[in-house]
Amino acid sequence: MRNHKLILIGAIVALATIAASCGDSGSSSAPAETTTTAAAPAATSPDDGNTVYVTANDTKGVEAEMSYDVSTTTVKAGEITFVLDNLGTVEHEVVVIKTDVPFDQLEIGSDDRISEDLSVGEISETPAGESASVQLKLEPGNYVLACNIAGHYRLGMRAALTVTA
Ligand SMILES: [Cu+2]
Repeated sequence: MRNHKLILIGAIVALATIAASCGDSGSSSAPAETTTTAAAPAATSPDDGNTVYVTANDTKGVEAEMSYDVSTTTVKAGEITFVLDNLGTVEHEVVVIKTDVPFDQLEIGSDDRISEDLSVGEISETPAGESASVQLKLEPGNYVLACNIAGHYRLGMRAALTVTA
């Protein structure tokens, strides 16, 4: 008698656990674009070595600052996923430029933007608080990630990326 009761309790616990885990997997299958709480992507995403997470941030005012925080500065050539998490207050983007010029020394034009002639792809303007991603097939070489909304590159929204063979 006692054993049967324990087995029954065990079965109920098991069912409850299954139900709970089904609920979890259902909610986590939402598209990445709708996720606005991915403040720590590195902790929740598998480090497959082919994803670059770019967190964009900004501060307004006289001493405005723009920054990129990248999860890695080196990836292997091939299909690479770029994910932009915009934690700032305005739109930001990620333009991927293939160049040997150091990431913070690209020429800034009179329109306060850099040239996109060497761009190999981009995550276009993404609203504040939102995320977006793009997959690009990259050859080995030196790249610069830049937000090319007027002024943003100059104010610090830039990072280097090396693609190895
Ligand atoms: Cu920007």
